[in-house]
Amino acid sequence: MNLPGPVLPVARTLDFASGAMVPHAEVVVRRLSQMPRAFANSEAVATVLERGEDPVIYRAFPAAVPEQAGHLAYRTTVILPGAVGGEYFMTRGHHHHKDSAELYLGMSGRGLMLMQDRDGRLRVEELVRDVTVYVPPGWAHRTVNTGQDELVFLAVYFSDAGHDYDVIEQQGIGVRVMAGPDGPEVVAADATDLLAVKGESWPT
Ligand code: M6P
Ligand code: ZN
Repeated sequence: MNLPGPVLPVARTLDFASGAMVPHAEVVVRRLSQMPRAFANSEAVATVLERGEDPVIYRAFPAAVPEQAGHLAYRTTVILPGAVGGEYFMTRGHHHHKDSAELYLGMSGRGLMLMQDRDGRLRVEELVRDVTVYVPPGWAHRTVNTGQDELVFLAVYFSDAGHDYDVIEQQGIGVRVMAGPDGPEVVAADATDLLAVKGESWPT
């Protein structure tokens, strides 16, 4: 967002229930057809789209901030409840072109953040109201709505970080979150990785 002119201090309000940010830049709407490869079950994706349905997966309310070094971009995101092929609705997932951190704040609903670094290490954290999740530089991140309601969160990141979707689109993140009979199941491609995800000894 390359805005002309100087940027002045500005206050914006957040509605924790709906995710609305006031004022905000143009709302971003992501539908299934715009992220068909995010979900593991490509047949299920094709079936939904062939039925003429193209569900909204998430929408976002961005703050209008220049994409320039020194600025912090931030936006609220609302992931709708739902699943495709038994896999919960989620964001596309990305690395940052310029490895740099991001901070999330849960505002309402219930979800999980899936994170993976460039060495393949995995981490899953719960995202609910009042919880912050810090994504260190070099960690890809994807957010999953595991609840029955909308998952609403705020994300703050370096404005010039850039979104790199290629690695996740081609290799995925090593865990997926599926709707099981007793609720969400975190399914890992590799049993060793799953142990790492569930490890208790993570430094704080
Ligand atoms: C958060 C931030 C944004 C991101 C959005 C959706 O709000 O991380 O930068 O665009 O989630 O994630 P994605 O672009 O991976 O679908
Ligand atoms: Zn990011």
